[in-house]
Amino acid sequence: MKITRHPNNPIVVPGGYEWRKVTVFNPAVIIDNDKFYMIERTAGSLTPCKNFLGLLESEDGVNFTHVKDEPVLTPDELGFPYGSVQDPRVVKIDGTFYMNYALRPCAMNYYPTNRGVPERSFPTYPDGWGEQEVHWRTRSSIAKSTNLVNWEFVADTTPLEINDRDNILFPEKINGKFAMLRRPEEYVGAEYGTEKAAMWITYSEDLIHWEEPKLLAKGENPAWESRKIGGSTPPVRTDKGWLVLYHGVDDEIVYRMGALLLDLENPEKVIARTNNFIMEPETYYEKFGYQIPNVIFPTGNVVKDGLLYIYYGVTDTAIALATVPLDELVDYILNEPQ
Ligand code: BMA
Repeated sequence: MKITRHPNNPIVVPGGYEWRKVTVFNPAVIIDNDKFYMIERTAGSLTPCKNFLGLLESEDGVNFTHVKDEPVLTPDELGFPYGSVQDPRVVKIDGTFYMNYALRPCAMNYYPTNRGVPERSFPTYPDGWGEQEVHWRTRSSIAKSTNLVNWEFVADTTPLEINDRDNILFPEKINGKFAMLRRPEEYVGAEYGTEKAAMWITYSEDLIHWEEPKLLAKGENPAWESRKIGGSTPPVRTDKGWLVLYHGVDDEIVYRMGALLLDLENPEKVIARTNNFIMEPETYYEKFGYQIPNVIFPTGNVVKDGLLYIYYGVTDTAIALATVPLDELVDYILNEPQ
């Protein structure tokens, strides 16, 4: 499968403002009125690694400039002055932008070792913050906006006692309901039907009350999915089904990308899935970085003139772009060579 990395990669790098001095990664991207908008996850420090969300715009999807010199969403605004807001995904439904984001009530310190996940420690915060275990867990939530600049909290979409991220809304309602992917870390074991963290799907009438999730896909290929899998980008409607890019992690903590096609009317039904990954860390900027080596982590995708633009975080350090003709990718998923 030929997925083309942009020659300007990484297209968005840290620097400039204090709140994005150290890292920028895992962005949401959407096209609105012919313009590309990106919401970047940023940090001005690794100790603690407090993440903010910044907004950028672009005419061509490659050259991005900031819309504001301040973040558009901070943990402080969400009521978590010591927290970290992470991994946005944005869709637009009936004229409103909805953003899934992950949040840790308390930000951790990270010490990169250049092998696998960074070592970490837990800072001491005032006022009882950090005293409860739940303060260090990742929850997932939805915010909404009419202009991508001002965001309003809508709801938490996951129980706060578990670690749940990669919550991703479908870009339209299905059979009258909102639909969303989840990746609950603790839903593992015989009773859950999966031994490793996996992708689940859930529905809601109002974005606030979510149905019991159903298992959608779990790691199948130990060569690259042995540790866990999770959703990556908001589903893209194609005439063959919903295209969903997802990530797989192996025991060496290498993050790779695969793809699913889900039934348009019943997205619990997997029509086709790549057995092998379709992209893996290859270039220098995908293998080496400030935070964690060997990570490509797609979080945004848009279609323009038949081309799928895939935006992905690299090594939790910068943002890269790769493109592929949408019909070629769908055809590949349906007819993957054995
Ligand atoms: C995942 C998430 C992502 C991150 C990736 C690699 O579990 O935390 O935000 O990019 O790990 O560190």
